[in-house]
Amino acid sequence: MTVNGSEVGTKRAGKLSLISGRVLFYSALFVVFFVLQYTVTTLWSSYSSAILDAQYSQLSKQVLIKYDSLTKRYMVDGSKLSSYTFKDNVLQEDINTSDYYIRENATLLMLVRNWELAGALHSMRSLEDRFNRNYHYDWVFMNDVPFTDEFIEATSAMASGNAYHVLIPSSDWDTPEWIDKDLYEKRLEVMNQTNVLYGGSKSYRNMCRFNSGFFFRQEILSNYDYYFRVEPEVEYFCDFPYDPFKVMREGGKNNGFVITLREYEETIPSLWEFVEEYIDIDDGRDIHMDSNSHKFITDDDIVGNNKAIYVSNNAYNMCHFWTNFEIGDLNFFRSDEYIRFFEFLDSKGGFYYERWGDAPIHSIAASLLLDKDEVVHFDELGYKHDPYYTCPSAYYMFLKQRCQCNASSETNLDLHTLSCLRRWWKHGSGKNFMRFTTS
Ligand SMILES: Nc1nc2c(ncn2[C@@H]2O[C@H](COP(=O)(O)OP(=O)(O)OP(=O)(O)O)[C@@H](O)[C@H]2O)c(=O)[nH]1
Ligand SMILES: *[C@@H]1O[C@H](CO)[C@@H](O)[C@H](O)[C@H]1NC(C)=O
Ligand SMILES: *[C@@H]1O[C@H](CO)[C@@H](O)[C@H](O)[C@H]1NC(C)=O
Ligand SMILES: *[C@@H]1O[C@H](CO)[C@@H](O)[C@H](O)[C@H]1NC(C)=O
Ligand SMILES: *[C@@H]1O[C@H](CO)[C@@H](O)[C@H](O)[C@H]1NC(C)=O
Ligand SMILES: [Mg+2]
Repeated sequence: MTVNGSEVGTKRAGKLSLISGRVLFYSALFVVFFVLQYTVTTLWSSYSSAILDAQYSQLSKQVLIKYDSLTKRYMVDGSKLSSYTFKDNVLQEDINTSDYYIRENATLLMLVRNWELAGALHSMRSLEDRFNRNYHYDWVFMNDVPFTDEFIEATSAMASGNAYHVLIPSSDWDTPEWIDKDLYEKRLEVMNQTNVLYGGSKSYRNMCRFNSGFFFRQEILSNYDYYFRVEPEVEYFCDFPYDPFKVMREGGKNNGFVITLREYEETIPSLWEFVEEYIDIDDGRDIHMDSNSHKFITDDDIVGNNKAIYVSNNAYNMCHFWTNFEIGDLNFFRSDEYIRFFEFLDSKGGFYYERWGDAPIHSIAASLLLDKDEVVHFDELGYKHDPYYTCPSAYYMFLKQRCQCNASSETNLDLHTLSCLRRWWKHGSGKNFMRFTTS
């Protein structure tokens, strides 16, 4: 039994070791199988996901290309400039013709000299074709000398609305008596010698002062609430997608612009000092720093990829709205707030001893006296006054408005470092994303 038992035991042990060997073998096989399967599965899945990735990225590239070709065609690398400042659906909106051609209480306005007739007609033709032929707004022409018959005939014929021609009283145009004549002549000579643009011109100075403080006081303008300033030899590149006067009234806007850029500092060396003096005197009466857009004219940080920092000698960054295109509420200019501001600055003599332009005067007034939402950037209106222009860069808009301009050329000022448009997006109304993404 013992032998047997031991035999049995040995046999059993042998059987056992055979079993455990098999178990080991199968387990090993199993493990190998699973490892292999796992490896194969992993390899396969990473292979197939790589294929999928490739497919997806191929697809998204296609989408991107398609998207790009639709939205960014003709655009300069890196600058996505568009689109609506105050209306989200300009291009989708069907025009409701029943109220489309209803006029606002407004006029087109041109200060012009007789010899500029050809340029005046050129500007009129462009604005009539792109906008006014549907509305027939009045045209008001102003001059410091009487208009010639030829000028009156030709502009009246070109206007689709009524044309009025008015003579500016010399008291609103000429250099006031209290300007120190000797000092004036000396300054003129210096500015002419240092090649300041229009530095030696007296008539240019009268024009700038008139456009700053007197145009809106001309009797004929008391018939209107809004004006649209037009200059000779300008061009409107696109059909207007709306009546800008209506945008002004409905949105409670006082001032509208299309181009904003830096002023030549040598024309306004002491202007900002006086503005600061005025801010102190005002002491919060008319100027509300919490709601106006004063940062637009004082902030000089880098904005976007606008790297060229303009260094000025004071806190004014020289940004202004280009007033050769300007749509404004006459009631703002006629207000005590504006007149006080203008008269304070006028009393300093800088329109003559320096060469203050109406653009920085209007723009500083708008940035200080108005709420930032009372100024509007008309993003959709292509416009040229040499040497710069603006052209809508959203491709659909470009097509739908039948624009004739090149949005991606260097002369499109919006792409230029001289432009203050990004600064306006940051500190003014509209383009909210700029305000939220830049500190
Ligand atoms: N009646 C009259 N109009 C003037 C006089 N000087 C300028 N203007 C007008 O005032 C506006 C601005 O003058 P511009 O000569 O165009 O000045 P600018 O736009 O700064 O400069 P450029 O257009 O580049 O010459 C234009 O509408 C001119 O026709 C003037 O002495 N008399
Ligand atoms: C079009 O405008 C008129 C006048 O404002 C209005 O009565 C009408 O309902 C408008 N029609 C449509 C389709 O919006
Ligand atoms: C300005 O200077 C030039 C010479 O540099 C001279 O020909 C011109 O008459 C001057 N113009 C004025 C308005 O003084
Ligand atoms: C247009 O505006 C002027 C100035 O505010 C006002 O006197 C006139 O009554 C207005 N005309 C109309 C038709 O509303
Ligand atoms: C627009 O200007 C850009 C840059 O100068 C130029 O490359 C492009 O060909 C122009 N496009 C057209 C349609 O003229
Ligand atoms: Mg001009």
